[in-house]
Amino acid sequence: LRRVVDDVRPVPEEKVPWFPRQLKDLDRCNMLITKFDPDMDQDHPGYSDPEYRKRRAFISELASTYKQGEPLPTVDYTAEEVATWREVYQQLRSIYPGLACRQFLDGLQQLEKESGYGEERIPQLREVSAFLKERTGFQLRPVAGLLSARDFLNSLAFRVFQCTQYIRHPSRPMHSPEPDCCHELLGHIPMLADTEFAQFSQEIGLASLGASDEDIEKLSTLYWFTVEFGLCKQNGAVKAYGAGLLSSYGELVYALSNEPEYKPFDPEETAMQPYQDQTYQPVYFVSESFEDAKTKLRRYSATIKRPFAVRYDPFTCSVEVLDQP
Ligand code: TIH
Ligand code: FE2
Repeated sequence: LRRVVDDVRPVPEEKVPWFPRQLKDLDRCNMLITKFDPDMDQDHPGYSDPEYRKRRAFISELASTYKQGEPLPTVDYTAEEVATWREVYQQLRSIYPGLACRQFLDGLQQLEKESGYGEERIPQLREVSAFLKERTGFQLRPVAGLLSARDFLNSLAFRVFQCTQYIRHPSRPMHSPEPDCCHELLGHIPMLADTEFAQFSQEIGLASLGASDEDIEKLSTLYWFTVEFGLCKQNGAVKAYGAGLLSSYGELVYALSNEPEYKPFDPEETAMQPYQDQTYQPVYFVSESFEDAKTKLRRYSATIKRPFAVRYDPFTCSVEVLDQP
């Protein structure tokens, strides 16, 4: 039986899952899901490539030993890794103007101007984190692989985004079933530079603190169909804002073709939609705008039952826990 020593509130906490209350608690949000591990998954494109597996284990190790507040590790990428990045960057860059939402294009342009984005080199998390911190207060943290939904979402409550640093296998540059640095740097980072989107991401995070397993499942499904695979309307056309689309040439083209099914974004319904994480999505949810997605999500979050309320204090980067009135 364990009780947190600095917790003197008589909240019936026995039933509430542990959650981080300050930045340094994120050192404990490191539960990995081994689903896509190239050492274990025979379908992983790196499974039969011992060099790739060794390299990836080395880069993951940098993240496993990382502690909050330390400078972010830098990786000396090899010529082969940079070649993979270049191919992904070139291909995607050429189709972004017609398919990506305005916020993404603005963010990417700023990153190209001010943070060394381009096809020549893989940006380092350290410089990108400094860039985001100035724009929206988001900061990055290295992660060794796919995190549990709870730990990943909980970090967002603190405007911390957990990023992988290794790169996809060179045999499949146009789609990866799991996150890698192309996905983080091209898919997520430009969006996290947008104020509205940063706030949207943090709100999902705050809703996840101390939530039941069932609510975590719903929130991660919502996250999946918005932050990862969301589409939105802009000037009458449908554009991509989901990071899983913006980092995969194959799926970005597919999502905006007339093959997949579209449904209007509605948290109640979206949260119950089964999802697919091996290949392209059969269905995508379209929001009227970010503003619309945020309002609807906020309304949905308010329906999640917790025996307490949380408030984020940006001055101390910590979460206050309040008794429910
Ligand atoms: N499919 C994405 C890509 O190829 O970049 C990576 C992922 C996003 C979400 C889950 S896996
Ligand atoms: Fe992602």
